[in-house]
Amino acid sequence: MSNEISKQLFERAQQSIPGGVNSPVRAFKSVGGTPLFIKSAKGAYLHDVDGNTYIDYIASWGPMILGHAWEPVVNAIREYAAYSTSYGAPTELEVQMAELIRSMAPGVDLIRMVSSGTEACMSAVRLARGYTGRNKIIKFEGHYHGHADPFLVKAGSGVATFNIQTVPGVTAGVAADTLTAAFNDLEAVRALSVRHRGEIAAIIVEPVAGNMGCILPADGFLQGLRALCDAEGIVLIFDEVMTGFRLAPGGAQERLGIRADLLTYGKVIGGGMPVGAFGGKAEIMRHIAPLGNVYQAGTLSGNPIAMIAGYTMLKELKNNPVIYTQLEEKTKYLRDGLDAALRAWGQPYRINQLGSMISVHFSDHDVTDLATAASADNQRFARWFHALLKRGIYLPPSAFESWFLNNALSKEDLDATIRAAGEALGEI
Ligand code: KE4
Repeated sequence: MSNEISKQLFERAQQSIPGGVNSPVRAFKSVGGTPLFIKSAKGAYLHDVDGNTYIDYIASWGPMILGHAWEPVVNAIREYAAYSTSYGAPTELEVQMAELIRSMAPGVDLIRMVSSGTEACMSAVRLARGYTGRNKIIKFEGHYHGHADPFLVKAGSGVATFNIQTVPGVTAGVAADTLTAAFNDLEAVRALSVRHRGEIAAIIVEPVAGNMGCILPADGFLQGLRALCDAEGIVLIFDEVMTGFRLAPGGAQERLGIRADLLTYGKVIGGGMPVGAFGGKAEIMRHIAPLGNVYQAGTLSGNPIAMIAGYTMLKELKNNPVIYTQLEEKTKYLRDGLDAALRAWGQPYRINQLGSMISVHFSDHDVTDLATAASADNQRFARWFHALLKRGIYLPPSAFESWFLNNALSKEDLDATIRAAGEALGEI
């Protein structure tokens, strides 16, 4: 497989764009080599500028749950672009989008659209602080809530991938208000809540973590957070940017049977267009301007093209919940195939999976938090990544990311992936 044109484009891109990419995780920095420059994609397949085709397990980091260039979304964008691409004024599209999300996501009385998951999470935290009058938040090591300053403390995704301990530009003052604990360590959270009683506005958590690989909540952990928040008047924020509308129509709240006070969304709700959202209990959301004084705004929030794209995709997911069963069956089939290949290979490994989120860790112990994810043999993952890439399988270029399945994947694609994975193990 030649990647000559990608190499040339990467050289050229670095003359104008920091690191040649508009988001660090795309740079292949932790796995090495040249990032693929993509020309087009359809269904489960990506086509790069050198004419190579790959089975895609990134799905644009989540949004492409139905596969790339899903006709109804493409057609909706084509139709609505002709009516203008932005007005900066309210539209019926935003109303129907908010109503659709509220009909799918439990406990969302009011919801505000924004343009990214970062915006959704930073707005939710500001709202929790404005609502409670408290300053501090608790987040979990290895969880990633976007690149807003309060979240870049022991964060996951690219921050963990590049092992950035403290992010320059995040002031000591901001970092002092972000308390951290290991995921799944309820006692650590309880201790923080005692030491900072009356100071903690919110606990923000990825209910199923996807930014240090896929890591499930321990039994009782989320229930413990819920009880603690109720007892201490702390706002519980579920960051469902990844899990929302992916694990179930009602996201992790539905899948895990736990209710948060505020929810953040992104990725799938935009159908590939830039969309985020935050919502939840009316009692809290009513503090958001123009109802209340917690200011939050956005020129392109509720953009009509993004709304019709997201609405078209969510409608399909709501009307055909069998999609979730299909996605889970495909993911379990892949998991079982990888498990057999890895067992035959004979070296230590773990596979974490829930719904259509999955990750493989070269580790001889369970991967349950950032420390155990970081202590896996992630250099071996980098070698496996490239051995798979040259066999036409495109995984997230980091051991600190969940894989995302799309429903366009066929059994043949999964079998090809399992076969390639087994062959690739022989090279690492
Ligand atoms: P965005 O601002 O990138 O739309 O969303 C931030 C975000 C918030 N919360 C969770 C749970 C997330 O996973 C994300 C973004 N996820 C990463 C992938 N791990 C986006 C990929 C990238 O940074 O390019």
